[in-house]
Amino acid sequence: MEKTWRWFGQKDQVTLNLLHPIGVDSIVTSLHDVPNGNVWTVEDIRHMQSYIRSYGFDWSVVESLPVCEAIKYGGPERDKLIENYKLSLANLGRCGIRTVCYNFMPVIDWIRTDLNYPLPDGSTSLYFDRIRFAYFDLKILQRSGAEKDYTLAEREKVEILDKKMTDEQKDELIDTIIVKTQGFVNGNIRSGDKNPVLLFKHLLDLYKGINRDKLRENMRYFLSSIMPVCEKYGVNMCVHPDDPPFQVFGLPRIVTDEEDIAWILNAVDNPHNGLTFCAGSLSAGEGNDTRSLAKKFAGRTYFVHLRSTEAIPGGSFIESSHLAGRGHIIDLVRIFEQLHPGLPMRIDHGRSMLGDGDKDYNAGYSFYGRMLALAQVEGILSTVSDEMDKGVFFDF
Ligand code: DNO
Repeated sequence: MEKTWRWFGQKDQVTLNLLHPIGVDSIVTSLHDVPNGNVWTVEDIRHMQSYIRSYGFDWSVVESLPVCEAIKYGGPERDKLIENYKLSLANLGRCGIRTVCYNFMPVIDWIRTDLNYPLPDGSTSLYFDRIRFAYFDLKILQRSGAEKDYTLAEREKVEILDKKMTDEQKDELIDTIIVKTQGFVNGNIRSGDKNPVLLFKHLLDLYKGINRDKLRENMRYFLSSIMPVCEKYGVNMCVHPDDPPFQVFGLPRIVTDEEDIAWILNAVDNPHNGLTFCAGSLSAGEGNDTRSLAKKFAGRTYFVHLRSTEAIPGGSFIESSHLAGRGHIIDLVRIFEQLHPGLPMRIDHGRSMLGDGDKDYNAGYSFYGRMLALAQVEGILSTVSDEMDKGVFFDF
């Protein structure tokens, strides 16, 4: 596998000069300063590419080229936005960048309720707590109809929590769920925005009447429209699974499990319509077995995120060590190296440790924590390569 690293541009405190000695081969990034929906020009792409090259790396994967909400809910401006998207893809192809990660999650990208969940060894991890999430939905957002998404027992726990939550803790929860995890990935809500909860409610309103089937149709429309450009320039689109892979806030989520992924790949059955295999997102789905998913979809996977989670009874989960949990990363490396060798892979998220927490890194994107995970994965890669050299193959 090609060991890539997600780097957030020149504002990222993890600078490119740090990445050679820790084993990074190439870079994953985006044009973070270009507003969503605008065309990525050849000039801007080349500028970023030469900066990365000046440190001896290639820009291997785009993560992400965001899909605007109007494309997802099918607003009147969607055709114009899809035209812009096609121009950006063509320009990327002209510059030789041919792997593009995106997602089709309405309104909100990845969701956690605690960004610094303490572990016994002094490091911290990312956590999704179902009750704290329900608290946000029921008590802060006060979304109409939200009650029916939670059991009576869950609602009772929310009431107990409500008696303890301070205003400061409420603000922290808002910041975690809809600001800190979102601003750097989709730009819907950014740090410093006044009244993020109100903004979030307006965004949810855009999806009134958009059910699962409608969202699927809008995805099919988007993918069918862009495929000719992908074919012409050899660009592979890789959809990122929904994180977590279940319905939230009454919004449909359509990239959650085997059935969903198969639907997407068949709905637009073109080799350029592919998958980002995010082991962390998929492993948080109770019914998902990452190994059988990898085996089934390896051929249409063009980018891999290695990360793992541990399910906690009651619908919560924690991001675990890259060597543990339901991600089964050791087996995933075996499967991908056998079925689709050489894919770009990045360490997705890391624990926060050894002073990472004092830095202003984007949530989940620590330096030391990710470096440790990369070292663990390098060990796995070497072991698997050694097994293959010796003719040891596993039958999954
Ligand atoms: C979170 C990321 C996601 C991912 C996008 C891709 O850490 O894995 O935000 O980048 O969903 O479009």
